[in-house]
Amino acid sequence: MKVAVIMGSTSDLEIMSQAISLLEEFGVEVVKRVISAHRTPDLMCEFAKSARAEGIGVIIAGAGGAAHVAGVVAGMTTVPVIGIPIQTKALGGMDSLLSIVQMPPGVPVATMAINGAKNAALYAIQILALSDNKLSEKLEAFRAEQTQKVLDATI
Ligand code: RP5
Repeated sequence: MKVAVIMGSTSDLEIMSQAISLLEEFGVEVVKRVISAHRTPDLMCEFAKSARAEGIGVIIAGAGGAAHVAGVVAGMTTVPVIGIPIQTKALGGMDSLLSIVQMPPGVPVATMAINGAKNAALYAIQILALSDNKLSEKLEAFRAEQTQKVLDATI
């Protein structure tokens, strides 16, 4: 299964590329798109409605400010959506976080931390790994390596 990484603007790419890189390191096929809830609403609908048929297993959606793309996409598909609030200059990303996190009951978005692109990728991988043993093994190795780095740390 593929993971889609969508973002409201190319200005989000610096953060969103962290998710793309990590997914690709795990060998996950990534569909990358710039899709804005406000500037390209028709494209957003088309993408969301065709996601499952396109073989997309998880959608990671990042946006800043009035960050509506994750929630609106989640309303048009049952593919799990992970939202990444992108840090903003004016309000530090609190605007993005609050735009994504308070979804109405019935339409969930798994909201990550502000700029939490790496955890979004790992969460998507964990979802796919439920039905993919090779991916599950890679995750175990990733966690073991991470643990070892902490144990080996000297200060
Ligand atoms: C949002 O507005 C985007 O997700 C971006 O974070 C923010 C600013 O967009 P640009 O003006 O840089 O295109 O839609």
